[in-house]
Amino acid sequence: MRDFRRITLALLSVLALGYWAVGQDRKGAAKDKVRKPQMSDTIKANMYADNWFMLYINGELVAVDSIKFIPHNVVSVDILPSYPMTIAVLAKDNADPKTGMEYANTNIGDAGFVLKFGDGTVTNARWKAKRFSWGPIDHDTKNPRVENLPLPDNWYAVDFDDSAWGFAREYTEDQVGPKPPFYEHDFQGARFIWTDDIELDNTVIFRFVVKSPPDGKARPDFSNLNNLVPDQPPRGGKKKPR
Ligand SMILES: [Ca+2]
Ligand SMILES: [Ca+2]
Repeated sequence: MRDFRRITLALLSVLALGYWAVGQDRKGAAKDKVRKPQMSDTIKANMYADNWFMLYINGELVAVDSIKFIPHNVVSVDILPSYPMTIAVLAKDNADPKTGMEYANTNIGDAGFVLKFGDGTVTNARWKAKRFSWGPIDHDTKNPRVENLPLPDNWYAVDFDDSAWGFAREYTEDQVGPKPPFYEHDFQGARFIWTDDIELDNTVIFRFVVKSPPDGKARPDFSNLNNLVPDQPPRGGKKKPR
């Protein structure tokens, strides 16, 4: 009788262990499945440009500066990050295309760009940079000349080859002189960047790849959201058309 009890107890233990293991397996499977992203999965992207920019992430247009000249504004948007994250920025100083000068051709005028994402991504001299329009050449404002290079196709694409490009140069807050909205947003740790000449280089492109979240936080991969099969058909989907 005692043996029978022992065997029953052992059997029950094995069964309980098995049940627990299957439960753990299910939990794991549920974790692997991509869930619906929520606002808490997004991060804030703050950008400030003297004078204008457009921002692509992983080949998709994400933000356009809503004011092309003055006042100098901060653009702050929510983004859903996925890594590796290829950031590409087209930035322009407000230069006359014929003279390269600002403020109705009265001033050579300077530029600048700074970015910070909520995952800790910041602009600095590790970003790639190349100029595509510059002038007035030799600071000659009496006979102003401008040189232009055509923007390469797919400059914003993930697989665009920027290996031959140089790096951005960092500029201080004093050099750029950002206007008040800059101080009302989080740019801590970010550096103002531009190409080698912050006065004459008027159209530039920056590129940078964020390989993994700088803050080290583990995040679900939402990069393939369009290919998600919903758990259930959308509500009302089974209704017959009237
Ligand atoms: Ca400017
Ligand atoms: Ca300029």
